Amino acid sequence: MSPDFLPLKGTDYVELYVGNAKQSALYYQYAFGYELIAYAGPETGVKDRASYVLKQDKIRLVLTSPLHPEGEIAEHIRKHGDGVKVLALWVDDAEQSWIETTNRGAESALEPKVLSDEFGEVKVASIKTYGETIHTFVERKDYKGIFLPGYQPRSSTYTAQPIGLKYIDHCVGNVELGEMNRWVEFYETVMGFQLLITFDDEDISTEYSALMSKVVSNGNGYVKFPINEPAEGKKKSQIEEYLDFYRGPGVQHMAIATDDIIETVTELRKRGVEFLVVPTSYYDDLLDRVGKIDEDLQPLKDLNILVDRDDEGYLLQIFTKPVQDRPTLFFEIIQRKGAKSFGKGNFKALFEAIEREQGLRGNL
Ligand code: TYF
Ligand code: FE
Repeated sequence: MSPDFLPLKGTDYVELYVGNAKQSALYYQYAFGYELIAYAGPETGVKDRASYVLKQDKIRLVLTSPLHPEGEIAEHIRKHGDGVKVLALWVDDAEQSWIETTNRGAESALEPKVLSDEFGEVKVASIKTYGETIHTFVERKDYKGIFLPGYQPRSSTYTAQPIGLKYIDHCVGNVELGEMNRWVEFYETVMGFQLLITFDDEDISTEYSALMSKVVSNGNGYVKFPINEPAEGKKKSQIEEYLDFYRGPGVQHMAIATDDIIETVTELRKRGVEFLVVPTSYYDDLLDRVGKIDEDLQPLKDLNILVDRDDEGYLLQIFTKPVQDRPTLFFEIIQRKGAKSFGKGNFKALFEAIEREQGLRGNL
């Protein structure tokens, strides 16, 4: 096998463009238990935006709002609402990553550039992916600052209470009908990813909505990107609803790993985070379907946590409702106990739950 031309050390950060970063930052601190660690804005010499950096274990979220109606960020928010702009990837060589990917056909979003301050240097470069989403390659060398040059340490008077979120397990993109394979090929050809799993409409069509999904992964498996496209169904696909409201392709969900999903979801619910609900009948034959599991059934049922098994083990997962008024971005909480799959056995119950919400919104 030829050596990996794009070695990735993991996800570096995820940046969302949001309407009110100051308030969103408190939502992610309070509800999801992230800690505010850094800030960039007028007080730090950045005149056109405010960015809040939140951290929990290996996860870094950046929330950015524009300070004026002009410009790319305001335009992004006007069109898409709150959503993910940057899926940043941690690399050893940002320039080489940019050269390798643009040589293979990626469109540049930012040419390699050195950011520096008194704490050292970080090299960044970006390429475009689906919709207006971009990948930024981040080369940190031995940067000693809090996040990136230009950001200052910032804490909150509210002390975050972490809920056991560990790392980003996967980030899912929704693309237009007929475009899934093109984006799978993009990740294969341009980024050297491999196709991991295919879900066709047999696997996942429900009475109404249908979708197709393929999962691509980088060489070491640290970065996994499922790509969904709508499929013809009796009624409007959940993916179409997303595309209508996001006004194009974008990140549909981020799955965040925990080591104790019962504890994590108990806390999230206490703090007001809303989750999709499957009928209690889902639990009637759960243990027949998935076999023996370490957890008691009752708390899983009380919290509406889903379980699925594959050849290598099992996984527990649950999905939030969309985290903004547009039915676009949501989060998955996942605990893997050996399973490397994505919960195919839950698709029917999950998609029916999504469709009930879609129906309530009048979008079926
Ligand atoms: O990432 C996945 O593949 C699972 C299942 O609209 C899934 O989380 C797939 C599509 C979707 C919601 C969840
Ligand atoms: Fe997922």
